[in-house]
Amino acid sequence: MPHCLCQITVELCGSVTMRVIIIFLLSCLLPHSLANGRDPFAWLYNRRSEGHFLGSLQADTAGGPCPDECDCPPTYPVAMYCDGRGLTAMPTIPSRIKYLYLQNNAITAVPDSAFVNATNLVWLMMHHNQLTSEAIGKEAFLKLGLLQRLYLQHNNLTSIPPNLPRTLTDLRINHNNIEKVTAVDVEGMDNLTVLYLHDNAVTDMGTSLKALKSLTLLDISGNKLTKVPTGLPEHLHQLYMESNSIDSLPEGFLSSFTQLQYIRIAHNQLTDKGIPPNTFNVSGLVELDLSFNKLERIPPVSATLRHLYLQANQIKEFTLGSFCTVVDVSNFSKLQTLRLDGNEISRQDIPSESAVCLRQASTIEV
Ligand SMILES: *[C@@H]1O[C@H](CO)[C@@H](O)[C@H](O)[C@H]1NC(C)=O
Ligand SMILES: *[C@@H]1O[C@H](CO)[C@@H](O)[C@H](O)[C@H]1NC(C)=O
Ligand SMILES: *[C@@H]1O[C@H](CO)[C@@H](O)[C@H](O)[C@H]1NC(C)=O
Ligand SMILES: *[C@@H]1O[C@H](CO)[C@@H](O)[C@H](O)[C@H]1NC(C)=O
Ligand SMILES: CC(=O)N[C@H]1CO[C@H](CO)[C@@H](O)[C@@H]1O
Repeated sequence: MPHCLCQITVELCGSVTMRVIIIFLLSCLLPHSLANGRDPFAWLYNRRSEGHFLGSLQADTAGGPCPDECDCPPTYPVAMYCDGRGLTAMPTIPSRIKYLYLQNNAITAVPDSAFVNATNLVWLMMHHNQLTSEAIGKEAFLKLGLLQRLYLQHNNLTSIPPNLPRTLTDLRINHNNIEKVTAVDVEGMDNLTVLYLHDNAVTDMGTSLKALKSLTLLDISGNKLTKVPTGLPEHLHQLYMESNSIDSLPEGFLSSFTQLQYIRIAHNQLTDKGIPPNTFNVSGLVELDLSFNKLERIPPVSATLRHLYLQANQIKEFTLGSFCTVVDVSNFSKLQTLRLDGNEISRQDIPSESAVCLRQASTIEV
């Protein structure tokens, strides 16, 4: 999955060598990541081909002023690299900078004045720092009228910072200590497509995300949700909710989405009773992960589903009707992967007619 790779690689960015590998991965997998049609890593390719990659970035400030503690590559003067340098406070940011890398430091505060001159920022990477919500100025982000990517994951935040730019397309704030998400936090973010909120302490989100009309990927796994948030944005392609305490799904849950392809609800408390009939019999779904729950039956799924994960439940019976209600030349399940291991059935429980219905399955694990 491209987005996973991206996340992993960005977090490894601390090491320069890693960064080079990442760039090649990023550049082939994520062509859209080249903001404004320019590649913010362009200077690295050049340096590398010149054969003195580990040269002295520090000294050359031909591109304009640069704080001592950061690197501003002269061949790409709109980027500033201050990552992994043990910083505890924000550096001064020259106004030309569009791409700012501050990750892997120990920065504790973002005062209101931090970005006053940095109004051209497009990417702001602040993941893996020591930020607390109390130490972020109410107006700190207010002037960043061009910001698209904001990475705040792995900090000590207890809420989404106020007054974030409405221009954001990608907001990552996973691995913090956020308990509540309100509509005001994300109000007007009409272009937000990716929101990572996983591994926080969210118990309730109300209908806070409803207005995010461009959101395609939402990760709220690893929180403290006991039910599916109501009013999730209807254009989601990927919805990840694993490792919460959800025991039931609302009626017609999936019919409100028009483009949902991947849904993961593994490691929750789902029971048969909590799943209304035909919940998963919706076309368009590609992958459904219901592993590590408390299901005793295989829920009926659409014949177009490709991957179904049901391992580690309490399923006692192999019901072929969950996959095919009619079987003939043109009516069969498109399922390729079916995992049923860690349940209360064995291979003998799978009827031989299954071969016709599940003719495309290359992996059936029991
Ligand atoms: C912003 O720019 C002004 C004028 O160049 C300068 O005096 C001030 O120190 C800058 N502030 C920050 C936080 O960079
Ligand atoms: C942030 O959280 C970590 C781990 O919980 C803790 O060790 C650290 O002291 C916290 N830092 C601040 C500034 O609160
Ligand atoms: C969303 O993107 C469009 C097209 O790039 C732009 O015109 C619009 O102003 C953006 N909306 C916000 C809230 O930034
Ligand atoms: C799914 O719904 C369709 C009608 O929309 C129906 O024909 C089919 O039998 C259902 N599949 C299962 C497995 O219940
Ligand atoms: C239940 C089902 O999908 N039935 C289909 C079987 O295939 C014929 C065409 O061959 C369709 O018309 C049915 O809808």
